[in-house]
Amino acid sequence: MKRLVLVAVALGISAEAFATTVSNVEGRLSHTLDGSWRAIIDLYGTGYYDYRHEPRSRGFFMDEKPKNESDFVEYDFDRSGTLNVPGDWNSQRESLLYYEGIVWYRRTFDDPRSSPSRLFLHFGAVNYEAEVWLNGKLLGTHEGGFTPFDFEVTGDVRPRGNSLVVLVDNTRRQEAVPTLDTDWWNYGGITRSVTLVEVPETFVSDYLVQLDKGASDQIRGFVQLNGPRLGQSVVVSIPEANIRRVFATDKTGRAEISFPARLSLWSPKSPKLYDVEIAAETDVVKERIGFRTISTRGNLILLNGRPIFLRGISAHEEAPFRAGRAFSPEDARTLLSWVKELHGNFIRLAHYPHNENMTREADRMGILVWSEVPVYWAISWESAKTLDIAKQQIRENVERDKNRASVVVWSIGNETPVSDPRNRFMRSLVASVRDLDSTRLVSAALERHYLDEKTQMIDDPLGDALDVLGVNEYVGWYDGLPEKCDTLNWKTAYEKPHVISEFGGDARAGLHGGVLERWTEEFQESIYSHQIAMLKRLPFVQGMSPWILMDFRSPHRVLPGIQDGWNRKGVISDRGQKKKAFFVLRKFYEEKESGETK
Ligand code: GCB
Repeated sequence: MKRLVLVAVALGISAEAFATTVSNVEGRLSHTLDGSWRAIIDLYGTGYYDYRHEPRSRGFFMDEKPKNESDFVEYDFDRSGTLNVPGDWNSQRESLLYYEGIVWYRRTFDDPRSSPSRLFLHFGAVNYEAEVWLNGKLLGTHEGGFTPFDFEVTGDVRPRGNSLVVLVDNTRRQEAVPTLDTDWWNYGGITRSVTLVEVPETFVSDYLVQLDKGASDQIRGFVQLNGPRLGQSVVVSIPEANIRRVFATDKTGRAEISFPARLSLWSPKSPKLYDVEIAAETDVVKERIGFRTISTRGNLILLNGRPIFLRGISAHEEAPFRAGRAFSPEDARTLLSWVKELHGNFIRLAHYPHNENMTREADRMGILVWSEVPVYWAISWESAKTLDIAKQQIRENVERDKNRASVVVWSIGNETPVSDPRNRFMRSLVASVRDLDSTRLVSAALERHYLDEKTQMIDDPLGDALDVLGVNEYVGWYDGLPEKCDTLNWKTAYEKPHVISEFGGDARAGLHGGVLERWTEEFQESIYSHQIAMLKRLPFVQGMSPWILMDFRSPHRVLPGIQDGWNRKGVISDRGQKKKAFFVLRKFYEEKESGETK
């Protein structure tokens, strides 16, 4: 941010952080900018700073060419290498595997519009910080590696030969979210799709069409217009349910909507989606949306008013069958099909918002989603800037996925150590997320501690602000051997549903041995057997998402021959091999599922 502000001041531009203006990009006329981009790797920030470390007024963002044979221009995008978008840079070139820092991306494009519509440049995500320049003009900046943002470029695009330059910086910083230390790879780059989105002059910029809190037959939401004609009549229709309702937007372009609706409710067993249409006088947008309620009673989780056990698993956004960040609909389908194969109905998307294909596909396939922000481990609890960026990521995540029936839990963080500053910070996040969405459950993955040798206690003070308590525990792996589970007692201070958000252990796929031989499939299998037997005894446990669906890259995991830079706690390897624990978990979930249908 400091970098941007310096240059912005030098150029006389005011810098601002943006979230998206156009929601539901999938439902819009759009033009992809995905593909091969030119890229300059800039370890020392040469494209930005001069030799006194002052910002240059004519940095690489100008995308210049020498004007004559004597002219001095010391870079050339056209003769630089390429990187694919979407995609992390680490998995595209061996020399970039460990790279953290600045990469300049450039692509050229022609104005795709055939009519005089407004045009927005939309990024699915850039990790971690992006500064975006169009034809030498700074459009703006975005911080946070896993949420979307856009810029209006209506007046900035030339008919031909536009130069779009994106500075991507994934330098880890203590005050950022996530902070310096994570147990996952800091994949850098333009990791999700880039699109040019066309909309009319006054358009439906956002809407919420979901069931009201606690009501299974009443829709409540809003429609928001953007543009010069803000006062319009807007028709919200769900043709299959014979619903057609007219609302008037106020002078800010907003209409609160509310109407009764008899709908077939969405559930994992029946993931019913309806065509929903929002038609203003100047714009129409459509989307397939599901409707369900989610609530708690005592220690139960209720989906559409009925108790449900969350048969889940955690997952990173790691691509199946190829190392790197997952981004495509195919990646999402592969990962979620494995959840189905486990007889699961739930996925914990750890530890940050995953790409939108995951939640859209989960809607279609009928998989409940726990969606998280990367407030992870040792965050700077006393920094106002850190709190702001955490809240921004929550806002962008909720804004993106608020119409997804699959998303039932907003998680505000993982394994954050109890202290007064942390409690204040986390409570402030709970308040923010509830302000944005009063209908979904709020949770966090918490830690527990020992009261005595045989008794685990769950009493994190944050628990009183949450609807569901996520509990991470590694009995049998970091904490004793698997059979320790058999005699352990559990206590909780909360009469609320608990989800065991993590348990597990590493196993190298194909490595076999005795049940007490660490790193073997048998050891991992034994953890799963003992854990499941233990968790079955605990009435407050209403779901679980063991750690983890698939092996994932992590700089923490250095054991040669076993880990080689990968956290091996997957029940499936990075190559798609199912380990023995997969089948133990599948058997348990199959039993649970058949118990449910009886
Ligand atoms: C945890 C963290 C997770 C790690 C995991 C592990 O408690 O929440 O991010 O990857 O343990 O493998 O140790």
